[in-house]
Amino acid sequence: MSIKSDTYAKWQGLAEGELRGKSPADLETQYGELDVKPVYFAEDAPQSAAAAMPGEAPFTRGVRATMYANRPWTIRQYAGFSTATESNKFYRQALEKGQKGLSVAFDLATHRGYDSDHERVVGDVGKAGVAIDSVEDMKTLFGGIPLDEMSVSMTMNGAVIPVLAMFVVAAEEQGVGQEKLSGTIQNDILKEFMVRNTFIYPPEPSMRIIADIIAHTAEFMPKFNSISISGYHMHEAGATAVQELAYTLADGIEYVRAAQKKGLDIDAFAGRLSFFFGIGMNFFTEVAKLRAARTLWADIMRDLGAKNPRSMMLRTHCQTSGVSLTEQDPYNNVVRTAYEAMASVLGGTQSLHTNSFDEAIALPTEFSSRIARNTQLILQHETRVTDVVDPLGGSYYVESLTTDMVAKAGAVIKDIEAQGGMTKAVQEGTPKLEIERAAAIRQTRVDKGDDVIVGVNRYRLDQEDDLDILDIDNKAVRLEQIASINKIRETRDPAKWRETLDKLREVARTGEGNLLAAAIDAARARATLGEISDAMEEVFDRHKPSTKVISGVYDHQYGDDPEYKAIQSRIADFNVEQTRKPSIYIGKMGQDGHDRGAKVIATAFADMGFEVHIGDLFETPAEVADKAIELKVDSIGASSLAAGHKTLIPELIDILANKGTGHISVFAGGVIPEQDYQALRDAGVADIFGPGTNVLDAANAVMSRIEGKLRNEA
Ligand code: MLC
Ligand code: 5AD
Repeated sequence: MSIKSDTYAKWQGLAEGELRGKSPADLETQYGELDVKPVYFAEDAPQSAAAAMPGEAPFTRGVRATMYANRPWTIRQYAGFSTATESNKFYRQALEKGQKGLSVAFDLATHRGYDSDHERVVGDVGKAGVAIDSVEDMKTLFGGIPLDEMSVSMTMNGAVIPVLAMFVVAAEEQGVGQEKLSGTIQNDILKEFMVRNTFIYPPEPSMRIIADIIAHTAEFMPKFNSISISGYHMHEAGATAVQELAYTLADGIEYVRAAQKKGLDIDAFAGRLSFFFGIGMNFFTEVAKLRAARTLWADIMRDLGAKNPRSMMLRTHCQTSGVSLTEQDPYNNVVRTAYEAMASVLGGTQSLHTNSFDEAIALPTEFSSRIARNTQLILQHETRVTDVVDPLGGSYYVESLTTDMVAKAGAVIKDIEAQGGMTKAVQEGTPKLEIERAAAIRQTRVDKGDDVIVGVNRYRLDQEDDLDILDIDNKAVRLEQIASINKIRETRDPAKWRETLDKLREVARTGEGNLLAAAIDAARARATLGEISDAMEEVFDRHKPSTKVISGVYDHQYGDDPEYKAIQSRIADFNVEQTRKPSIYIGKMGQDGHDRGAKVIATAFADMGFEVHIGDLFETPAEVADKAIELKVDSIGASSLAAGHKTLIPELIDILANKGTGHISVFAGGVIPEQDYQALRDAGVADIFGPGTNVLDAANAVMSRIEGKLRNEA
C-alpha cells in the first residue's frame, strides 16, 4: 500500500532536512512484492483495525479472545534421530525440562515408504529422523508417554497412511482408543510436489489419501488435526512471504474441496485443519504474515460454505527459519532464532519450534536443543509478552503490512483459482519455478552483499571454533532395524497379514472403503511400513518427478559485475580452447529431497557458461555414476542436506574409479560438518562447499580443478 498524503509530505519535508541531498524516496525499500516506506501514519492502517476483536472472525488479532494471557503457545520441538529407543529417551527428557508437546521427525526412508532393509535407503536410515518400520517401533517411540494426555505431531506426508495407522495401533495397545488421541499429522502432499519432495504416489491418488484421512479423523478421531497445511518448506526453499502465504492457503482450498468431494460437510472437518508457517528474520513481515493468513482464511472458508466460526479459524504451528541460520560463527544463530521466535509469538502462533544453533551443520545435540527450548521458556516466562493479546495490533506499520499482504496474497490466490486451482498449478510446476526464481534472486543478493548476513558476507571470523556435533552411526541403526523387521516377519500370523494387505490393495483399487481404516488393520497384523506402502504403490504407482531449471537470474542480477564477468570469460576461454563447455552433473543421492541448493547451483553455473546436467531426485550412487559417464562430464556436484554424504559420496567415487573414470572430479556441497571434511577428502572429494559458500567462488574452484586435470593429462 502506498498512501502518500499531506502528513507524509510534511514528514518528507522534515526528512529532507536530515538527509543532506539524499531524497526521502531513497529510504523506501522492497521485500519481494511488498513496498515499504520509512514511516507510517494512522492513515496507512485500515479503519477496521481500530475495532478488530481477537477471538472473532476474521481473527486478524488471534483465534482466541484471551490468547496467551490465558494459555501460552505450545512449546513443541521437532525431533527424532537414530532408533525409536534413542528418540524416546530424548523426548522424555525434553518433556521433563519444559517442552509441552511432541513433534516427531522421521528418517527419509520412512518418509518415502521404504523399510530400513531396502537397497535405496542405505545412507538414510536413522539419519535425518527416527527410523520406524513397524508398530513395534512406534510403541517403543511412545513408551512411557501417555498418548491420551500428550498431543503428538507427526511430520509425515508420503507414507502418511502406514505411519498414522501404526500410531493408532500403538496407542490402542497402550490402552488408548483413537477417539482420545490429540495431535496433528502433516499430511500435506501438494507442497511436497512443490518443494519438500517426500511424495510417493502421483498427485491424484495422493489427494485421495488426504481426503480419506480427513474423513476417518472427522468420524473417529475428533481431537486430532487431520492436516498441517505447510508454508514452512516453501519459506525454506526461498519463497517470498507473499508466495508462502498465497500458495499455502491455495493448497488449503484444494484440501477442503477434496474432502467436500467425498461428501463431507465442511463444518464437520474444517475445525481440525491446521497450518504451519516458517518465520524468518524480517521481523514485521513475519508478524504481518500470520495476521494476514488468519484474515484471508476466514474469508476463504466463509466463501467455501463454512458456518461454524471454528471452521474459519486458522490455527498454526510455526518454526523459526533454518535457511536464515549459518554454518559460520554458529552461536549467532541463537540470537537469530530468538528474534524469529518473538516474531512468531507476536504474530499469534499456537505452537512453536525454535531451531538449534547447529542447524546448518547437523542435527541438534543435547546442548543445542536445550538452548533452543530455553529460548521459548525465556520468552514465555521472562519477557512478559504473554500478558497482552496481540500487542502489535494498531501499529500503523504492522496493520498496513497486514492489509498489503492480504491484498497481494489474495490476488495470487485468485489468479491460481482462475487458472484451475493449486493441484493443477502444482502439476504444471509453476509455483515451484516461481519459488526457485525467488531463491536464486535471494542467493545473488547474499553473494553480492546486498543482504547482509553477519559472520558470512560481513564481519566474518578469521578462525572458526570447533563445535561438538551429533553424529549418527547409520550402519549400526540399519542393522538394528533389519534385525527387528526380521523378527516381526517370523512371529506374525502370515494368513492375517496377507488378508489385511489384500484388503488394503482392494480398497486402493476400487476406491471403496477408507485407506486409513484398512491400513490400521494391516498394522495390527504387523505388516511393515514398506509392505503397507508397497501394497498401495502396486495400485497407485510411484511418482516420477521431472526436473526443470530456470535460467537467467544470475545474468540479470549480476549484469556487468566484474567478478561475474571474469568467471564468464574464464569459461568462455575454456570453450574456445577445448571447443566445448566445461560440464557438471548435479546429483542428489539417497532419499534427500532438499533441492534448493542443487537448483540454485544449476541455475548459476548454467548462466555462467557451464554445460549443466541436473540429475533426478533420489538416485543411487551407481545411477549417478552411469549418467555422468554417459554424459562425459568433467565433474559431479553432489548436493547433500540430509546427512547421507559420508556413505553415498565415497561410494560414488569408488564406482567411478572401478569403471576407469576416476578423472571425473567429485565436489560435495550442502550441510556437511567440518568434522567430515577430512574423511571426504581422503575418499577423493575434490572440494567441499558448505552453507554460505559464494557461488562465484565455487564456480572458480570447479574450473581450477577441471583445467588442472586437463593440463595434467596433456
Ligand atoms: C488454546 N486453547 C485455549 C486457549 N489457547 N483455550 C482457552 N483459552 C485460550 N487462550 C485450547 C485450544 O482450543 C485447544 O483445545 C488446546 O487449548 C490446545 O491448544 P492449541 O492452540 O490447539 O495448541 P496445540 O494443541 O499445540 O495445537 C496447535 C496446532 C496443531 C493446531 C497448530 O496442529 C499442532 O500442534 N501442530 C504442530 C505441527 C508440527 O509440529 N509440525 C512440525 C513440522 S516440522 P481444542 O479442543 O480447541 O483443540 C517439519 C520439518 C520438516 O515439517 O520438513 O521435516
Ligand atoms: N531433529 C530436529 N530438527 C530437525 N529438523 C529437521 N530434522 C530434524 C530432526 N531430526 C529441523 C531443521 C530443518 C527443519 C526442516 O526441521 O530445523 O531445517
